[in-house]
Amino acid sequence: MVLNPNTSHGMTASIGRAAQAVAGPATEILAVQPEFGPVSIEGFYDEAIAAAGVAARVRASDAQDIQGLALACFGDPGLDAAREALTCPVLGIAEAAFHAASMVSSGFSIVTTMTRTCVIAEHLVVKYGFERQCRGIHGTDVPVLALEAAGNGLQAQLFAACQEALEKDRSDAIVLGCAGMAPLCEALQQRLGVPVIDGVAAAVKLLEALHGLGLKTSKRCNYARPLEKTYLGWAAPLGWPRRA
Ligand code: 2AL
Repeated sequence: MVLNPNTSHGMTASIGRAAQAVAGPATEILAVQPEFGPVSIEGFYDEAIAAAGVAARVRASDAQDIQGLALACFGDPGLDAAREALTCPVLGIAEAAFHAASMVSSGFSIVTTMTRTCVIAEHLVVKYGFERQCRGIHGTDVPVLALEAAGNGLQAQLFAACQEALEKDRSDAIVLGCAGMAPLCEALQQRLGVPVIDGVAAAVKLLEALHGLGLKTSKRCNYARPLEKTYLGWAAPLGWPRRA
C-alpha cells in the first residue's frame, strides 16, 4: 500500500504510477489517501492534521492484506503511528530516500518544495541519523500542487536548483524532497549525471527487499500495538483495538 498523506487525488494517482513503474511482477500496488486533511502538506500544521488522516486510513485498512506500507510524503507524517498499528514493514519516503542515497554517494543534497518545509526535512535528517551524509537542504518555493502540472519551465527550475545544490554542497547525489517530484526523477538524473533519488520508488523497492527477507515490524516494545482506550469526539472510532 502506498499512502499519500495529502488529499490531492491527482497526486495520489501520480504517486501510484511512480510506485507501479518500479514494482516487481509479484507486487500489487494499492495507492490510497486519507478521507480528510490538507490537499498538500507544506508546514507543521498541515502535517499534524495529515498524520491523523494517515492514522485513520491505516486504521481503516485490512491489515491482513498489506505486506508493506510506504508513506508518500517527504515529512513522513504518522510514520511511527503506522508502525505501531501494523505488523508489516512501514517506510517513509524521506527515510527510504536517505538510506538509498547514502548507499550510492558519499553525501547528498535534498531539493524540496517550499523553503518553509526545509526545517521538516532537517528534523528528519537528525531523527534518522543522516547528519553526516546530508550536505544541504534546498527550498525552491515551488508549491506542492504546482508539481502536478509540471511543464518544462518547472523542470528547468528544479534542474538549476539541483545543479546549484551539488556545487554548493560538494555532494554526489540528489534526494527529491516531495512525492510530487517523482515523475521528474528520471529526466533530472539523465541531465545531472548523478544519482537522483525519488523516495516513492526507493520505498517500494526497499519494502520488496524487506518482504523478501521475511522481516516485519518488531512488536516487542517501542512499536507494540496501540493500547486499548477510549477516544473522544470525532476520533472516537479511531481507538484501538479495532471494533467490528
Ligand atoms: C510534500 C510531499 O511529499 N507531499 C506533500 O503534500 N508535501 N513534501 C514537501 N516537502 O512539500
